[in-house]
Amino acid sequence: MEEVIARYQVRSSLPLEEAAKRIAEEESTGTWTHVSTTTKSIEKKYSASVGGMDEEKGVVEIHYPYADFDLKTGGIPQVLSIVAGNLFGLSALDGVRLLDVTFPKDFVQQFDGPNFGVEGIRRMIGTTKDKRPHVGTIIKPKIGLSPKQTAEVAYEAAIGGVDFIKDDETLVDQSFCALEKRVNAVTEKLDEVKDQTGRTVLYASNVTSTDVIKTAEKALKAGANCFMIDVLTCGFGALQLLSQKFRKVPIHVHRTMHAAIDRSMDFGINFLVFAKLVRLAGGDQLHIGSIIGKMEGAKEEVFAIEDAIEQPLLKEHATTLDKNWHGIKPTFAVCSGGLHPRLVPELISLLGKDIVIQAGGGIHAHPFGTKAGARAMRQAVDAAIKGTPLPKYAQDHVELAKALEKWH
Ligand code: CAP
Ligand code: MG
Repeated sequence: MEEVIARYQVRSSLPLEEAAKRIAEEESTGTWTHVSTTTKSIEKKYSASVGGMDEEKGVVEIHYPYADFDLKTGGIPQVLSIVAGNLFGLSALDGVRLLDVTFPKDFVQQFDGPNFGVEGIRRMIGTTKDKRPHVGTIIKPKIGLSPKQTAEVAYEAAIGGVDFIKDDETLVDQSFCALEKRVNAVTEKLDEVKDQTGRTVLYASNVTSTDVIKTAEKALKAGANCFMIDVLTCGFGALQLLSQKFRKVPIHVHRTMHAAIDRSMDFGINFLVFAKLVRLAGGDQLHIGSIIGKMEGAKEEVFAIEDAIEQPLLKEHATTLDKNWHGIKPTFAVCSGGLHPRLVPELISLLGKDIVIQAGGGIHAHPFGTKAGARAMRQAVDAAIKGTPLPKYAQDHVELAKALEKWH
């Protein structure tokens, strides 16, 4: 029987199996007491059950019948209401963390996944052959620049060599930097870069809002070639909609607020679960953490997330060349937060070349300015790919030399 299997780490004064049963009941056909309206047939078809248990680690598996899910109308919001729903409030549990969820093939195939994915984005940027990491930037300061100033910063970053530019997660359509004006101004500048260098640079405008479709349409009319969404504040339904409605525009997924849910090791949801859902819902790029940057995030967790979004999850269904997860394209992993050129070689050695290395401060705080900051990041990537130590490469790359001097 097709089942969705969720793994939870549980801390409770109840025996583990009893605690697990409480989760299974609460999230399927039960409640705190037996109700006369629950028939045997309902239980047989829809009750979740307790699967494997690891007493030592306090880990349990709950098997949810596929029939409990309503992927067509409810989509990912409804999936989360089950596997990550009321159980977190059960007073019988002192601590509970959703570690992972495994979805059956039929389930996965109900989703379209990313419209572009890693290869699609590489095609747009022109890196399908050399497969180097992409370099991205976040316009800084986060808020406060006018559309014209934003476009100027974007131009400097693009001409300096970044592949990707994005709004910060708190900027949408504030009066000091209205969305249409901003997208228009940035697009004009990126067209100039295209004319001058032949390079396509993506600009992800933030469409996080109460009506993502309307907001995205506005951005598109102004020339947008990529969207960004804050998936946890805006919702998975919004991401699904965006991806289904705009097949020709890649989507960059920011995960602001995730730490409120995933940072505790005792309670909450492992980001791996959200990462899988972002891939199903159609995120082309997703922040996964950077291990060595400014944000908290253990190495093993970041590795597991990268594996889940970029590799086939069920290896038996994939050939070595087939990176598809039952036909779902891989999502490009984005490393961001406190990065600068000196950290680039270690980042690539940890996470490989299929990453977008994003730096806000690490580009715009370069002593010679944004353009030199972008150059320094690209030089650091080139040096790492060639296997040349940064100090050596910096001998004839002045921007990198200056960056290494600043971030020593
Ligand atoms: C990075 C960033 C990103 C964080 C998010 C920021 O800027 O724009 O939002 O990286 O964290 O505002 O902090 P800097 P994560 O490069 O200037 O640090 O990627 O872990 O979700
Ligand atoms: Mg940010």
